[in-house]
Amino acid sequence: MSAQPMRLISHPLCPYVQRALIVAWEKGVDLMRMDIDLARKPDWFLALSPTGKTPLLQVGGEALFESAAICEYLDEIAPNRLHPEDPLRRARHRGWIEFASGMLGDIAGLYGAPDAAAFEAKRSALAGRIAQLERAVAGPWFDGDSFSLVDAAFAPAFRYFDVLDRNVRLGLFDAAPRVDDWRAALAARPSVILAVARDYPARLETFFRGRGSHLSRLMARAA
Ligand SMILES: N[C@@H](CCC(=O)N[C@@H](CS)C(=O)NCC(=O)O)C(=O)O
Repeated sequence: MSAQPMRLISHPLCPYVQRALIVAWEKGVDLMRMDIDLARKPDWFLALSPTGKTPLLQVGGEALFESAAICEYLDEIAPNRLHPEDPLRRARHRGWIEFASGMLGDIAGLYGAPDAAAFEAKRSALAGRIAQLERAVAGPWFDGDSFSLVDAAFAPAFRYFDVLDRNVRLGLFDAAPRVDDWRAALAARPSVILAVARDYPARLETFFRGRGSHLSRLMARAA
């Protein structure tokens, strides 16, 4: 395990930060967490990060960026690997982690959609992704009995739907019972629960309401 103190530069709502926190918890790796305001990025952060995005992991004098790279690093420095040993399976997992990032992009497109047509286009894109996942997931975790980096990558994406479901009827999991079971298992996993603060659902809801988007208007109407 790394003897170097590590600091994760974070944002309370960032799903990519959650991935790193889930992996750190699963691996028993200690991280100091520091939240920053992404609307007013500190100069020291911009000087360290080539992309200006969270998460950023400071390890000694090094600053690691991109959640996939950070998660693999955290996985490699402590025993009980979450990534498969077999290169073919590992490559397959990397592909699905990228797919999870695409899903996060579609979720951002959904909550930011300016009108009903754009909202429906993103809803439909997400339904397509979930149909693909329904064919791929083994259960209880993505690839069977072992929790992997793929699970850590999807858990923050599924968490959005817990808040969305309370406000709008999307019906995204109606035809995907295996994904729905996987999503429920992830939501009950301690590392996933602990990756956000207790006020996360309320903060996310406030964020959705303040977007000035189609979703914000749907939520205002439902209130
Ligand atoms: N590909 C990156 C995405 C990270 C990302 O988009 N982070 C968002 C917050 S969740 C961010 O920092 N946004 C600020 C910006 O783009 O200026 C990763 O996997 O780490």
